[in-house]
Amino acid sequence: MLDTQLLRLCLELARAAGDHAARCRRAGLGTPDHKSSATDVVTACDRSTESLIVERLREERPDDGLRGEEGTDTVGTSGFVWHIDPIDGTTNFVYGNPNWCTSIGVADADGTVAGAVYLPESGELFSAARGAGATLNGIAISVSGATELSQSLVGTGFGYRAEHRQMQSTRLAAMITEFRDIRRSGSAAIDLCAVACGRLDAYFEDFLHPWDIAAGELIAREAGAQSCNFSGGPAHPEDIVVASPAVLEPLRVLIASTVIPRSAP
Ligand code: LIP
Repeated sequence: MLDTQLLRLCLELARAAGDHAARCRRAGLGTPDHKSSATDVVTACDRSTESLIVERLREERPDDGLRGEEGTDTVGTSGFVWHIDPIDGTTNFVYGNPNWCTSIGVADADGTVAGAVYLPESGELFSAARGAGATLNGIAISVSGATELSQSLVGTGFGYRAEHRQMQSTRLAAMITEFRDIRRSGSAAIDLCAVACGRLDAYFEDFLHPWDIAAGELIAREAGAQSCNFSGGPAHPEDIVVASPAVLEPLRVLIASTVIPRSAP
């Protein structure tokens, strides 16, 4: 069955790439470069990890499309596209904080078919195939089942551009009394997997990219979460909300109704 083959490849590549990145860090980071802003860093480890994944995919799945955070953008002919985040949580990676992962998802026209998120520092490997449930190190996982937003632990994050961070922090300040507390891990993929296994009740963020969410959003949904965008349509990288079912709409309504003062860009 193709989905099983694709899941197996996601698992194998996520682990091999994550272990490569961990070795690369131990060998020394070198001097990070910057991308969209002075705080949006990229290291030689990010680039070599993406190259490892891309080389393997070009061997195993030569007709598939490839999109990676560090610049890979190959149009395929098979109808499948791989979304590759070699190191999600790059700032954590640079600082020696263990909250980073390799995230690999493969999608067809109907969305993500299979995905894997591997955290080398903890040895945790999250994965899912469409319609087949989600696992952590091979054991089935499920969302928390939270029913009250006011009692929910909510994950979120902030963009690299100052104008985005200003708006996101102003919005959060207006919301934060409406739920238990927030957590900011620094990795969207880790936050989505945290929802999948009940470490968070919900997660929302905007200004992401396909590679940040492709694997984690499938893993969360296969674990019983529901997802949407801030307007109630299908989740997408520009704005995503993922939560235990009873909490999703109350959180989405709160996000959508939080008016940002005109002073915020
Ligand atoms: C990160 C995202 C995270 C966001 C960070 C950063 P990166 O991706 O996964 O959710 O809040 O600002 O964008 O840059 O570490 O791959």
